[in-house]
Amino acid sequence: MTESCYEFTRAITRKPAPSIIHGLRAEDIGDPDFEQMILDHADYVATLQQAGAAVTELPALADFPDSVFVEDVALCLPEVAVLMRPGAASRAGEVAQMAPVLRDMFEQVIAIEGPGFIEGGDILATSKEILVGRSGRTDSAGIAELAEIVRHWDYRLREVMTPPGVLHFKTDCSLLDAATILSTPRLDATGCFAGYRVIHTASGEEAAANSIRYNDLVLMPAGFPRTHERLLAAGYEVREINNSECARLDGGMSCLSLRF
Ligand code: CIR
Repeated sequence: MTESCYEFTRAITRKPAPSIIHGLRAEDIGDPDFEQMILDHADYVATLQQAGAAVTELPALADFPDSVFVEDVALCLPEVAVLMRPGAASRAGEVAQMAPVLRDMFEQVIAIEGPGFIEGGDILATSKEILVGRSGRTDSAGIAELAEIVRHWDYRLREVMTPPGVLHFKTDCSLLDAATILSTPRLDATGCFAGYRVIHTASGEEAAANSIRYNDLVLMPAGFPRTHERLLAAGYEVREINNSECARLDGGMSCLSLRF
């Protein structure tokens, strides 16, 4: 891997279903507004397209309230797509919905069989390695099974920790370029980014950490002006997307797409 960790041509998204109001959340701060979410999702897709993505927009799945968060069900590497085994029981069935889509697009599709669990939100692929955070959704057995699969293509995988109370590893970080990570100070304090250049989210703006780099653009959630300023100062081209509704379900920029 080199720049391929942020240079992509394609993306997969899934439209939100009205059942999104039943989506999982760590803390209930009210249901998302479906109409607003549709607008935000359209803006997200349009911004990916502006960044050069050919976007495959999958239809909404009423039976799976969290299925808009497609990132969690697969890891897409240039050589292979790996189907995940979500730790959230209500999300397990989303994998079978994604499998045929990926089989059409990738020569190799391999599924995590278990007994371990792993969700895509816990995986950060950098230019050097694949970092996987153990979390409430991802355990060591799931990580070990992924490590075994990607070893075939010589990927180095490192198991790290997601801070307690944080849903996914990438809830608290994102890749900005081959050597640079945007991270919350609390995640960086675990030492997992030694050897990388790290830009911290501003205090009180931790939710800005779940951003994505897609080709020349960084897509970040709107409403975090001091972190936005830091990214501009570091030379990144930033687009803000309203994320108020997904945030009610602990979702951010990375969760909404598979990028490859
Ligand atoms: C869940 O709890 O699974 C969803 N409500 C949010 C998933 C967010 N996904 C991600 O951070 N990759």
